[in-house]
Amino acid sequence: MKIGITCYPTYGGSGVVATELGIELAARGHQIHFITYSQPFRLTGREANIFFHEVTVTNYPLFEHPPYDLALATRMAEVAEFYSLDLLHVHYAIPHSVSALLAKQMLADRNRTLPIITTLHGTDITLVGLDRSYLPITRFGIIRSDGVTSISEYLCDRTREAFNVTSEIAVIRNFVNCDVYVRKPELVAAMRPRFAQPNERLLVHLSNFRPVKRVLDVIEVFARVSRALPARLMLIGDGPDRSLAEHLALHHGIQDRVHFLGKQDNVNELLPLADLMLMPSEMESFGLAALEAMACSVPAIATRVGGVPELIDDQINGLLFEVGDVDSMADAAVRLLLDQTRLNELATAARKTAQDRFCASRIIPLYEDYYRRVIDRT
Ligand code: GMT
Repeated sequence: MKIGITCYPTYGGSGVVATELGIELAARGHQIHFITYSQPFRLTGREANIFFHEVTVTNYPLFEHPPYDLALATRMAEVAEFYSLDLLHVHYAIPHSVSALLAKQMLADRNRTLPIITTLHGTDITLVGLDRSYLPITRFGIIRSDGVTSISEYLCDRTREAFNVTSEIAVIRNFVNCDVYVRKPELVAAMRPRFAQPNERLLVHLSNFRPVKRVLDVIEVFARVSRALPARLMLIGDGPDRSLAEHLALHHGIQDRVHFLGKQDNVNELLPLADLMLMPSEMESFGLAALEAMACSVPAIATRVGGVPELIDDQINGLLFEVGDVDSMADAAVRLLLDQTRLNELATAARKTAQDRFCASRIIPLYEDYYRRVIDRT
């Protein structure tokens, strides 16, 4: 198939899923066209079967807000026509589904069909889409798409209830490439000394440092852990709450024990170095960061929110807590980090969950089947 993909290329889990999906589909012989404002950050630009089409927004003194959505729609229509795309798959409803609908109409005027699929990721439904100014257009984008998928059962239910959507929403969960995200002992032995001494435990957090991720809770939990045992924390990612997190680390006097790594390309090499992940989010429609850690045999201490319980079975492959309960999270982390047998049990179960239920090799065929169904009925 020839598939167009649009996403936010530089920021957030939806862009990661879209990019990894494109890479996996290309490896299975499909021709993939990314239509985005910059090259998705997990692409090298050297992958076979992958093409990148930049969306440039022409500015004009009259435009206080340059119309990105229209530039995107135009580019979508151009690429779809030039390369005879079989379908366009957009990630994150706003504004991508609406731009895709415009592109579809532009092509219909030229007697060409362009099926469009929208994948809902989270804040497009739970936060931004619920804003009164965006709700009607988000609903319109969803109900007029030829196919809609959601990354968890939770998000599917939320969408139905918040947007009064009765049409089909296929649940296709987030995935991870279990060959890429895997603990390789030689690599861990070589890289871990950069971040922790042999007698120290290493904790990790990975996010875009938005308030919804509660990075300050990560610091609070780690401050308590490091009072109880020798430990260090790796923070991967960047975003609005980074300075607050740095300030809080200084306040607790643990700044020398915290590695602020910023955005990193080699997340698959960094995650396996850790013993434990912290994901204390206010909301996660799925929790891709935890899945990536679990595939690397790193269990997560996380919050019982949104779609997280669809990934983490409390006490089996990770531990779940209420949002903001940093004391309980810290107590549990300390107990676990002092009990290697229990930690190994959770780590093994975490890896098994990733392999058995969320491996790319299981999930990508679900997308392929869904694409065929949508193409056949459009
Ligand atoms: O929260 C993020 O990391 C960004 C956000 C996005 O839409 O880009 O992530 C959402 O999509 C991810 C990939 O499908 C999910 O794993 C995250 O749980 C979800 N985030 C939220 O729901 C807050």
